[in-house]
Amino acid sequence: AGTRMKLLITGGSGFIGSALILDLLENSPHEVVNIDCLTYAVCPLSLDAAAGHPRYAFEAIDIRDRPAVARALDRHRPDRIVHLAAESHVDRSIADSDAFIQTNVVGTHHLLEAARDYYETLHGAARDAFRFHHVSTDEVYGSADAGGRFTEHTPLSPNSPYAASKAAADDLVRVWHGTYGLPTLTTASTNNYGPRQHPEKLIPRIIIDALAGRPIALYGDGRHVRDWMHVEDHVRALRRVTEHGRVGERYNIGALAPKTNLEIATLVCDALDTLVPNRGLGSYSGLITFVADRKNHDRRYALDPSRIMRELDWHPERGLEDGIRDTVQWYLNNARWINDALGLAGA
Ligand code: NAD
Ligand code: TDX
Repeated sequence: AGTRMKLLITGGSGFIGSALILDLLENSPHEVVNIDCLTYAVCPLSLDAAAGHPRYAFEAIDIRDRPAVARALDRHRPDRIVHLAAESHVDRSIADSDAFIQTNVVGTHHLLEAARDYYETLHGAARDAFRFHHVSTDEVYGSADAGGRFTEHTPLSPNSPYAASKAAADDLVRVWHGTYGLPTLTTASTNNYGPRQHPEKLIPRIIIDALAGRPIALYGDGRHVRDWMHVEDHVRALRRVTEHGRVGERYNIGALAPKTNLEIATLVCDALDTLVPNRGLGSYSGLITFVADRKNHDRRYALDPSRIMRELDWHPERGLEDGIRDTVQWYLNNARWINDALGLAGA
């Protein structure tokens, strides 16, 4: 880990990618090249702190453009590819799946093919060192039974267009290792939360709606369970796997902090009640309402992280209550980021 590497990160301008890049620039010797086409999901302010850093470079590249991806690999000659670029929102995928198939499936295929060509040009130590790290999600396994947790051997059984596109990408990566010998690593993590997450996702949406006095809309009965992980814990896991993971392996990154959506909404409202008292109108939790369910909504996600804990000495460190309070505080301090992410004037 002490040796300096060049990491080419796809989707580095998004929620998890920006957290990874800021961490690498601050806490590692590595060089970072970010290739991202800056979709609607990106707030340009997210990487303000990285701009101009001597170990950081950005290129506006769409992974749906295969020649552009190949040229970027030739030009930058990375030691690692860390692939995060994706369309990431389940509700959008249900409304219109096209971009999900194009970016998550076809874009991943382009990247694998470009990586295979690039890998062929490597020799000796550079060839031994090269890795392709694919970043995936717990959603590829589908819904978990009460009490059960998915391991790396659980068959993929996705239930949304988004999850199906990620599962297809996971399979492509596995096959490019098995068939062509590309040295791949795959990680699947549970739901992330933290600073710079797009307002379309549950926790930022609760914060922003509550502050605006709008209803906090929970789908169905609000009893769907997610295993919430602070993005900092995920970023530490990604670094462990990128640097030390075993080639060809899959690692599940679980937080071991399962909560229903109603429990999450209540925790966020408790944090808001303390930080921004609601002028005698009572708790923000009074805004919680139940609305029509998401189609084919997975009831419960849960991963078994024993492998990464045992082999790579990683474990989740951030407590949920504390992490949610910090996240609420971050959104309170970053109104400009929120307006910008929402595309509002005056950003
Ligand atoms: P995000 O939507 O915030 O960021 C995605 C990034 O990818 C954006 O910067 C976007 O501009 C970029 N991108 C999209 N299409 C692109 C294309 N065609 N070419 C180049 N760049 C493109 O998502 P996120 O939450 O940061 O998720 C990052 C990765 O982690 C995704 O692969 C997602 O599936 C996975 N993941 C996310 C979570 C979570 O809870 N957020 C959990 C597990 C896994
Ligand atoms: O307004 C809402 N109301 C609501 O009840 C929203 C936006 C969500 N929900 C529910 C749906 C889910 O049960 O909250 C839960 C979390 O929803 P999302 O934030 O949309 O996340 P999820 O569908 O679980 O997927 C997330 O975790 C896995 C990320 O968006 C994915 O990119 C990641 O792969």
